[in-house]
Amino acid sequence: MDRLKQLFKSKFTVQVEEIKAIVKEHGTKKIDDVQIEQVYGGMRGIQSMIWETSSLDSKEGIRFRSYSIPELREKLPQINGATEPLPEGLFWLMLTGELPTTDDVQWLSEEWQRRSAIPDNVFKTISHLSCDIHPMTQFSIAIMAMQQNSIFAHRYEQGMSKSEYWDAMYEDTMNLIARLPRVAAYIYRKCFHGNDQIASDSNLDWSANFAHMLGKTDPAFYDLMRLYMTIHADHEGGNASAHTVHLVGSTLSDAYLSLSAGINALAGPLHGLANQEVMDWIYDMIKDLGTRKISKDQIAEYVKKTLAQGIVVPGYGHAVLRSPDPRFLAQKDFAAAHCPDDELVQIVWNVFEVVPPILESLGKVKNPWPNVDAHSGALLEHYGVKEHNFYTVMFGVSRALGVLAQLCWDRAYNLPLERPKSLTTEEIKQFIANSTN
Ligand code: CMX
Repeated sequence: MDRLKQLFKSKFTVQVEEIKAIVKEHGTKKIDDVQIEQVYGGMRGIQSMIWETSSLDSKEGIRFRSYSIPELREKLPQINGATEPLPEGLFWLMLTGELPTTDDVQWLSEEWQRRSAIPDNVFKTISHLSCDIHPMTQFSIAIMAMQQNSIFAHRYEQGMSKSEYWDAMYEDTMNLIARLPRVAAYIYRKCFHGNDQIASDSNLDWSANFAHMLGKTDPAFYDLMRLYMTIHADHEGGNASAHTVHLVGSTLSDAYLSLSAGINALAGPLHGLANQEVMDWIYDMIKDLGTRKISKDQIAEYVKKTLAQGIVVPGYGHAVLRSPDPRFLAQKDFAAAHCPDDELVQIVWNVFEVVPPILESLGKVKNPWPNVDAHSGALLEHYGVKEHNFYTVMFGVSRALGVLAQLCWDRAYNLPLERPKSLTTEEIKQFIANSTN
């Protein structure tokens, strides 16, 4: 058994016993009340699921196993000359709750390299897809095309015992994460670079190798990829992509089926597609004004025009956060260090100054601040990834880390089929009548 699997097993074995004791002693205590407005309002804030890998505070933002993003940038090991944390280290932390050593990160990087070979039929499947199909759809299909290699599905068919689910899920998770950058880069090079594919470089870490296979060689872009893959990896369990993976996984669908479903959720414009929408919106503004030198007054006018059309300002607002997203701030910090004079970065920063007071003045937007998607596109474009409709695929490669680490915990806990109760409006009316009588 490899060192990460062994550590994971030792962690969940203890935790499973703790949970049994918690449920036995406190199982009937109430943790939340549900209001009718929450039932109609997208279930905001209802505390009803377990998610171990990260936790979200509305003011402070995301913490991965209790570490904030600035803390991760300081504490996660850096190898290969990196100046940003490696997602290998974050995955180790999310799966085990322990900070890895430099040696652990090196080992995991090599382990993912070792597992990254992709069956030919997957590339054939992608090759048959027209480039008119959105890259997110192609990415989802490619993950489905890999499903025939699911160890979980195969072992389940052979009659796997419940006590082994975690083991098979771990194997699928490691293989799938190892392969995602290759699949994503293949789609990118096929659609945007005349199918001129670039072979993987086994000396590079997971993120740098992804950058390399996209065709980028700037060491600063390697670091941006390490940061990008780290900060997008997880955002507690209630967000649409994470919750979808968790829900589909609860039917004992394997990691491939579950992740592909989560990628489809991420592809929505209110969720991950917002990074594409942000850049398209900025480019529409540039086109409208006929210049890239845009004043704050011009941005304010354009924002009001957008709102008057009944369109949301992409990259702003959040279902949970109530302050600027630390993932936005980490990217702003990176841009300040590497490319403060970039014209698009300047626009993103000016939008950051202009939009919040306007959204606040509407009196209905609960969070006027930028989210993660408000900044990523300008940075990617700075380093030459100019294809906006590819941005959410990059988000998806990263998001796999958190949702699959949690999927391993789901199966280690042997969580049951997820099945909340729905209500009809007639039943709600009946409830109101009974409670006011
Ligand atoms: N621009 C304009 N209006 C906005 C807005 C924005 N950026 N954010 C929220 N609102 C509006 C809502 O549309 C809603 O209007 P109605 O009452 O007329 O329907 C009202 O303000 C209240 O919404 P809310 O409670 O503040 O926000 P929600 O929790 O319902 O939605 C979110 C959150 C992210 C979908 C929303 O803020 C939004 O649409 N933002 C733009 C899209 C975006 O950036 N999504 C990415 C989120 C991060 C991610 O998942 O990657």
